[in-house]
Amino acid sequence: MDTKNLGFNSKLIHAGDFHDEFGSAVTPIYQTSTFAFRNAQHGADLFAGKEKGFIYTRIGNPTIEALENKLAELENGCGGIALSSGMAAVTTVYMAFLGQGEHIVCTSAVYGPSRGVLESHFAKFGVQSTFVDSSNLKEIEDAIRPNTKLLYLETPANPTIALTDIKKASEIAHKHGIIVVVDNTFCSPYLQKPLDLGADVALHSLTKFINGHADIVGGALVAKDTAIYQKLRKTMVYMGGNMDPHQAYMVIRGVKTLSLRIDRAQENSMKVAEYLEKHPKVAWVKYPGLKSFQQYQLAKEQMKGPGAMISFELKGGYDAGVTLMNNVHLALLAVSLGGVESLIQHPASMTHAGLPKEARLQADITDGLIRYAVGIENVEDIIADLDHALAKI
Ligand code: LCS
Repeated sequence: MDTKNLGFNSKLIHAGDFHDEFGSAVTPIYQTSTFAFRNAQHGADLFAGKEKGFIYTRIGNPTIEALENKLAELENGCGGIALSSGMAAVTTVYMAFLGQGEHIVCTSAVYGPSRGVLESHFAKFGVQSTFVDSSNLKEIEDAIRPNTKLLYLETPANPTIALTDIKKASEIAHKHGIIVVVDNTFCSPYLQKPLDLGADVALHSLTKFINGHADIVGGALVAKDTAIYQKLRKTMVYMGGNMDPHQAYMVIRGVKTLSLRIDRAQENSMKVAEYLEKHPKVAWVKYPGLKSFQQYQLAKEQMKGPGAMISFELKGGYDAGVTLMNNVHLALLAVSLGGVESLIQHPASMTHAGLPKEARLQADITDGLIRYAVGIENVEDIIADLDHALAKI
């Protein structure tokens, strides 16, 4: 069935799916590493690209391809690539578009390893990086050099929830012939479509909202045009960051309920954010759905909804954060996000505890900062859990 003209929810269910000769209702798992050729000519035609088919699972596989086609349609792109993790997607993009002596401009508050791998590994090969507050378009423009090849944005950023104007940032980059990549993990294509806004590549940690059940690690890239898609695909095949067929099956299963899950998590998030904003022990709350959110207008313009990630600051600082962690019972103390269960974490004592305090504060990771990934439980239970834990501070 041609799914191109279907609505988003219908695409979640049907796009990319295929049904085998038995009429299977869901895309089967082709758990095989390799595919036999019918004869020598068939093998030669597949290698020459004269016939469509499968050769070897790192290069392509029916289950993985079904997911890739679904994601490409959801992001309005020309081709999708599924990878073993979000970080495999990040490093594949860097590897595809950055060479020795070339330069990348990157949002400073990106997911830590997306920045770390540039500073530790790509720097070794002579790649130069500049990290900017991409919410401020002037900082992007000022950072561009003649050798800049890539603008890498994460919006909303992790964990500051700072937004970047994708449309305007892409216009600036394209004036200089720079490729724009947007990490769309926090929104998923249900809430934000970077390619429609002007970006060239949408990137995902599928581990989060798209799979949605905290049981798989995966990543994806969706390209706007064929030349970029082919470059990315070739890099993935060479670097070997491919997804596994079983992993692809799980993501296809998870993504079907994406909009239902996000609708509920978002509804819960709004109530949790409003509750926190009124709480006397909370200094401030960052959530794109709150009128007090600094970039409320931009959120309305480029996102279909405010998402399900909340950051808030406890007045009591570090100790208050630790007390909160030790007294929540419903929310799991865990990193990651975008699953059906609520997760809470305190960066200063957990994910960013290894950073010197000064570096932490420079990245806006304050002592009392809490990151809450809101799940789809009953919102009364989520609030009661927080209320109980906040009372212990
Ligand atoms: N991009 C974003 C925005 C992320 O939040 C993550 C992981 C990645 C990329 C990397 O994806 P992965 O390889 O883990 O699939 N974020 C995590 C987090 O906030 N806590 O634990 C992992």
